Amino acid sequence: MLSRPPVPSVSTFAARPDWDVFCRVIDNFGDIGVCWRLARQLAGDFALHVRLWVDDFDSFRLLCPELDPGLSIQVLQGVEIHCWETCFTPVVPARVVVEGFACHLPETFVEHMAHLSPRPVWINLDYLSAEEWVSGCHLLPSPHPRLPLIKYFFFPGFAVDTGGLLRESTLRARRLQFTGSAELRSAWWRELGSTAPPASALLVSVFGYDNPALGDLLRAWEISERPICCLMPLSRPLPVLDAFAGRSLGSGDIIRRGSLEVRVLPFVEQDRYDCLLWLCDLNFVRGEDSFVRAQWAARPLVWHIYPQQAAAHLTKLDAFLAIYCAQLPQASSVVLRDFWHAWNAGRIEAMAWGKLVAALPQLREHALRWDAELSLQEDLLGRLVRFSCSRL
Ligand code: TRH
Repeated sequence: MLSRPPVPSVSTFAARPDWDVFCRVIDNFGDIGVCWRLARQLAGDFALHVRLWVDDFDSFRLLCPELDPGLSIQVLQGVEIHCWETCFTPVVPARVVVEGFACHLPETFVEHMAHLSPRPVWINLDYLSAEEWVSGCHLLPSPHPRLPLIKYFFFPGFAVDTGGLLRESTLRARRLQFTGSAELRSAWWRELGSTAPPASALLVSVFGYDNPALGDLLRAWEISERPICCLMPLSRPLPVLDAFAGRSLGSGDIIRRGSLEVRVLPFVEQDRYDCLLWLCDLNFVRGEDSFVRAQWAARPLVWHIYPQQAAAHLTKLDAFLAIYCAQLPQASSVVLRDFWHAWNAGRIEAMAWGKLVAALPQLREHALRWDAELSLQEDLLGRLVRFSCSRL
């Protein structure tokens, strides 16, 4: 692994930080996953003093085990982390303020922003979508109804006229170093308390929402011609998996049935999750952040999109498939689309798995090309820092 930059302690920092990032954990891990990644990159790639406000340390600690829940202020990986208490203690706002996913900043903090000169740049970091409207809404200003403040809507996306995707500068080098080093790979397995499966096995990672289609898949894998090793990091029990195993499973458990071996893993630290994606032949991912990281892994992926009311998520799913499959040969494109739709609909036919496996070599090539082309674009923080500087 490339070494991390030296970590400053709380006292090293000047009183007023460069950036404030606010994160409220609504559910799951996407909100904190994105905000933690963004804060780390601001500190690591841009050498900025970042203050990260998080309201739920229990969720945060799962992807950052070094977090001490007993400390309301601590510095980790160069980021000054604050517990966002219900009763907010007033502080001088930073020069740039990021509101993660419209998480609603404390009123006193917003009032304080309005009284500063120059006033901080206020950004609402929104959710990722491949839909066309994103280009039109990216960077739209929204004046505060009462105060002399403007909030800008920053939309991540896949097109050059959107906010782009989070991608730290060392990501590709770290991936190549890891995938090219047998020593690093075996250390990764060892630290998990596991060993690499035989090279003949297809290595698959699964991170998704509760989904009856997982049962279909596990049954198809059981009778697969090729051995399948499935890695499943869990933050909470998964009923479908428990039903398949006939008992309740926890981290460290292994199920072996026919050609299938399922290894239940602990929820791993965020950088280690990247390694898992880099190792696998196929990654099932979900939400937003793991979905993006699976694309940077340059491996075939299956996306379980976060379900929304009135099936709004399906439009989002199709918008992504349209751009992702544009350069993919027709036959593989049909297989991939059908499989993603079936996975999101909660039902996988046995035939569908066979077709996906047959398409894997082509999907692998495509994933490499997709990663290479998308990496040519400026990453999200490059765009965000540039925009903020233009407004300061
Ligand atoms: O957890 P998610 O489903 O998160 C979200 C939230 O539900 C959010 O409210 C919703 O709007 C959004 O999806 C679309 O999936 P996501 O985004 O992939 O976040 C998971 C994070 O957890 C990501 O940063 C990767 C990290 N992770 C680990 O650090 N270790 C692990 O073992 C695993 C499986 C994931």
